[in-house]
Amino acid sequence: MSLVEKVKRALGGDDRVDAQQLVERLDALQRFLRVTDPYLPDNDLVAAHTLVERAGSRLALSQDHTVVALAGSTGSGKSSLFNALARLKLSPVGVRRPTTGVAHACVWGPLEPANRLLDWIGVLPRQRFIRESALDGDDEAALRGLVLLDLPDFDSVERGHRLEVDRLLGLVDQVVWVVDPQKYGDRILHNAYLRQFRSHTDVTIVVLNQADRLSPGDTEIVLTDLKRLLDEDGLTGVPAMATSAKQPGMLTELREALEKTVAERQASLRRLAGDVDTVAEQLAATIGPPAAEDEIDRATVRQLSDALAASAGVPAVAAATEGAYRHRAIASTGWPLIRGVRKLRPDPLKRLHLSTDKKDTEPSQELVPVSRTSLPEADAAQKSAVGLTVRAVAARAAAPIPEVWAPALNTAARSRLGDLPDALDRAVAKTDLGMNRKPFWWTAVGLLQWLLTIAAVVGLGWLLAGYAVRVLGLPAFDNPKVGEVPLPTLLLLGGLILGLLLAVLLRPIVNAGARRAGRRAEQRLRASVTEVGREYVVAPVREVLHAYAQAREALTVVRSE
Ligand SMILES: Nc1nc2c(ncn2[C@@H]2O[C@H](COP(=O)(O)OP(=O)(O)OP(=O)(O)O)[C@@H](O)[C@H]2O)c(=O)[nH]1
Ligand SMILES: [Mg+2]
Repeated sequence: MSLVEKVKRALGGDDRVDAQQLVERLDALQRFLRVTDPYLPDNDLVAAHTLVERAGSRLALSQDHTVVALAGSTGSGKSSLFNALARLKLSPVGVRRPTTGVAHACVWGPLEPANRLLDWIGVLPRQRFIRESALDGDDEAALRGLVLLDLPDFDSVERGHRLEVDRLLGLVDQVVWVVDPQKYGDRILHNAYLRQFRSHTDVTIVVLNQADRLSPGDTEIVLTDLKRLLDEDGLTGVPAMATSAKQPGMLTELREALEKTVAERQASLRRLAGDVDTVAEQLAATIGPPAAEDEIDRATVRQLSDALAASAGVPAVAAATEGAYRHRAIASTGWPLIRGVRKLRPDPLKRLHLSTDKKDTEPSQELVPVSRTSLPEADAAQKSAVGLTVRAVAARAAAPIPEVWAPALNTAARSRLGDLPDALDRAVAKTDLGMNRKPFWWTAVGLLQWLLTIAAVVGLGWLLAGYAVRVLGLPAFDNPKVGEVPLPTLLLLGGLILGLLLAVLLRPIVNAGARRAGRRAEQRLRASVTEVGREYVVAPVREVLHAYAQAREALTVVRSE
């Protein structure tokens, strides 16, 4: 019994179960199961599943009937009480134990409307009886709507009896536990049964039967002791009374209790509400503090992208980009002779089959599942580093929430591990490395180099022409001079020296540019790789965390009373 319920009861307040609220709690339980089913072990959820199904069936069946079971150990007098309450000999009472093997039912009022309920409970048609007779007049009217069950014994030598009792105890609305003066302290009765009804104190009655065999003083002593045991079972406040199947006068209190139950028509709802309490208590272990879905911290994601970057060959591509920048810069701005030699060497990026012209590759990207680059596959150490960081993501997500979610988070984190290499390779191939556009100054310097070379060639030609004129003895011509230096010499030497000087002076600038290009490529590649990590590792983990958050929210409703 919840604290609220206890207080209400102590104050004599209304402890009725609101059917609408019960349905809302059951809906929330169903929601809880829907979101947790893929992630939590079946064992933790089986009781909740059974309850949802059972509650659905019971609520759909007659609410005008209250099913009360007489349960207890063999020989306690269940069948005798059943017959005495019905005032008919319906269930055989015997000397040979156990006597009752299957449940018997007695319906107060017409049988027909109760039949579907009894079909569902599983009482054989031939064991169903009616307590409705013209002779009774209105004597039995107060019990109209009662469906009383006489159960087999739970402590039977017949294993089947116990199974049947357990099944029926799960379905009935209220239980009257029948104990006798010899066995009222029985360990199985208290540990295996009564204690399990802790959440059902409002639908539990305990009777000390065969009280006619005790003196009134002894009856009081035994009843007091029985109540003490019930307290220990967590059944404080449960009605406990003395009865006798042999003396009709000693059944009044039980009859009145049953009349009250029937009149209230609350037992079925109270029973289910108690079941929801029990299940909610069990499920509480699977839910802990809230877990922010996006709270896989940056450090963990950074670790993951570090490992993914290494395994995707990001450093190699960044180095190749740096090399490609240098290669292309020299090919564009170098001294024209050197440029020619440069162009014979392959471009480092093209060597990795990393096209720098994105227009060629993008449309077909999705259709090509295999690697597009010629980067070497990740080695064992890199693969295991990826495995470790993936597990770290799962562990990080699992840390604040109950242990039972850890396997699901781990499975989720690893669910797309097999697709990672291809995805990484595609991401690397797709990344714009920033090498598409040729810097303007390369063209300008390239032109200048050509001008200088042309100047040198013109100078050389001029000098050669002057030399030829002299050799052939043709009329010589004076070379124009700039200061003291003849113009052709100036053109030749100036062109050569300035060209070389330009190439040498630009070297550090090219190197700095190459480093910058390498860094930029690395940043972009890391961003792509991090995106893959988010999609393939973090997203599935977040899905589980999302389910956890939904389950948490649903359980709050299940637990509300
Ligand atoms: N004196 C006395 N004897 C009773 C009382 N109730 C039952 N008995 C006797 O106790 C014996 C067992 O009674 P049953 O009603 O068959 O007991 P049960 O609980 O149905 O037993 P099972 O069907 O074997 O589980 C019978 O001999 C009854 O006559 C009672 O209130 N007073
Ligand atoms: Mg019996």
